[in-house]
Amino acid sequence: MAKRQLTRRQSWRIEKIQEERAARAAKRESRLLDELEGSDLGPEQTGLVIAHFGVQVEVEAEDGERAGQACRCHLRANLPALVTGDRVVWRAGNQGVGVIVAQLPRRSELCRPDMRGQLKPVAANVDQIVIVFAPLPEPHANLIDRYLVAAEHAGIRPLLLLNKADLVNEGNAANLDALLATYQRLGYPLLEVSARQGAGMPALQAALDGHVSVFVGQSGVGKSSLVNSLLPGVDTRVGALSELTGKGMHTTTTARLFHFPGGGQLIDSPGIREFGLGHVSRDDVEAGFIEFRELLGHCRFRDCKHDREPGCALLKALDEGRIQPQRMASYRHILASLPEPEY
Ligand SMILES: Nc1nc2c(ncn2[C@@H]2O[C@H](COP(=O)(O)OP(=O)(O)O)[C@@H](O)[C@H]2O)c(=O)[nH]1
Ligand SMILES: [Mg+2]
Ligand SMILES: [Zn+2]
Repeated sequence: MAKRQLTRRQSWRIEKIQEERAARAAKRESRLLDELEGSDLGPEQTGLVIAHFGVQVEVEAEDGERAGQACRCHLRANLPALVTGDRVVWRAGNQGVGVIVAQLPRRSELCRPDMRGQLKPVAANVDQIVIVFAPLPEPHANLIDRYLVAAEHAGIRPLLLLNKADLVNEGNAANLDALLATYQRLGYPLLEVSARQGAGMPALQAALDGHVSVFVGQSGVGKSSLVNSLLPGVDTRVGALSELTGKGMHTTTTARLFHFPGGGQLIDSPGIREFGLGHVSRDDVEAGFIEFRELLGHCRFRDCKHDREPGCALLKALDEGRIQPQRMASYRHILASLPEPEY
């Protein structure tokens, strides 16, 4: 009995200390903001978050005489978490540090599970996912289909990009053509380039124009090479950025937004390049195969697994050649790789 009371008192004490600590931190933050807001802040204007560092973001002015210039900004405590690509309302400060006033609505979100497996947005307003593959490392339709499902799930337009076109030869051309034909039949946009030789790069630049893009794909397909050739003179190795805060040095992995010289924007980080498919449900996978869409809901059984069931609309379409065997195989492969649902 005595022991339990002691424990309760102890835990009460610990809780109290933690509350006081949190209150002090909040006070510090609000004093900082008060100071900023008390000093003469500029008028409200819109901006683009181009990088994120814990309690601060880097914002680029969208209009006015300082359009295109970047400024560090503090976040008001009541704001939702911001990510690179967010559009915001902000006010410039007179000591170089501004304040974010509001977040503007997002048109899309690219999410990834964090270390605890929780889905977190990593980039906002991306409207094109460039799925890169190459003759070498040998492309797997299955992996491309995973990226396509992820893109469809996020509601973001995919662009398929065959890099290292200079490595196409008699030995691999037939397989590559078959792979490309699969996606052409589905109506996905497709480009062929060589980052090394420059072939096709103007067409790629044109496709990036007017969009906010991310590059994804297997390691070794040439994403870094592509990005470096599209952003001449820019150091894109900024995954880990150091930041000096009151609490010491922090290293943050952040996505950063870059402008292509010909227009168009790139959001890039090592994490985004390896963007995968850890977080979709069975329904999402079904919906991610665009050729299934008109067929879903037409199977005899409502809970049809499209496996062996009689009256399955998908199996019928497969028989009739309206679904390509490779895509059906991918679908099954992806489903089999999903984690078991938790009940
Ligand atoms: N032949 C050829 N090699 C390329 C091309 N683009 C990239 N590479 C090479 O492929 C390798 C992997 O490229 P990298 O950009 O690091 O790929 P990442 O892992 O996707 O970022 C490097 O040795 C590049 O030089 C290309 O268009 N043609
Ligand atoms: Mg790389
Ligand atoms: Zn079915």
